Amino acid sequence: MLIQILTLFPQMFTGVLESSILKRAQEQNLVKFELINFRDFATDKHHMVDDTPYGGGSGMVLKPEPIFRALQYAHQQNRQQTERGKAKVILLTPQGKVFKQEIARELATAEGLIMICGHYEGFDERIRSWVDLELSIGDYVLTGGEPAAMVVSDAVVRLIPGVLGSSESAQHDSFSEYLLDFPQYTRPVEFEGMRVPDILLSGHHAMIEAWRREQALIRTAKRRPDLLENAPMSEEDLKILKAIGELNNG
Ligand code: 4G4
Repeated sequence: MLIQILTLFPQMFTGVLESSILKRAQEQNLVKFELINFRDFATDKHHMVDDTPYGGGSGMVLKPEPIFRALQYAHQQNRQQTERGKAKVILLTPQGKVFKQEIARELATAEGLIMICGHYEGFDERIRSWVDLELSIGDYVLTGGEPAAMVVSDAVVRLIPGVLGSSESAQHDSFSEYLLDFPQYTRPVEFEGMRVPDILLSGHHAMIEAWRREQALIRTAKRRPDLLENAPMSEEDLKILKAIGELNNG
């Protein structure tokens, strides 16, 4: 996958892209990142990328020309470097569709992604006509779209086949991805008066699996009941949830 990021602050990405899993994915040629500074595509001698808004008001707005030209360059690079040459253009804004695991799974099948990071008070509205998908990583305002592009990149890249080793990927198989994680423990068996639950030391594999499922269900029901609506459930799961429901209501 080719991920191209249009940004005025490419240096913000260096730490993230050089850290363990994303770095290894690039070394294995499973993903390539290209940082494109759209200030380089401004045509005036001061390389202006923003201007005052028509109609007045405070703040500055990103001009359409530098982003349009940077996008043309990105698409051209994408056509040279990928088979189908059809990159999906994503705009990171607080007004976008809220980014979820389901969207990450879909984006992980793309051959190319182009992400546009904005600053100042926002974009000239005409930039939206070149965009396939507008995403928000949550209901809060950032000074720029860069952290959002990093979040989307990280969530997508770890889903590309081969990026995670088998031990790293075991966690997100079929069932458990709809629930919050169960509690985990490692050595020592007692620390500061807190003991590892006996069941985990028992060696009963089936009972441990049942305990973990129950803990994940309890935790999800208490903290994020909204997630249970989409979670696939067995008869046993429903019994457990019914029991928790009775505890909470009684
Ligand atoms: C576009 C318009 C994304 C981009 C305005 C970007 C939050 C998110 C930005 C702005 C962002 C998010 C300067 C407000 C950059 N903030 N929730 N900021 N602003 O995904």
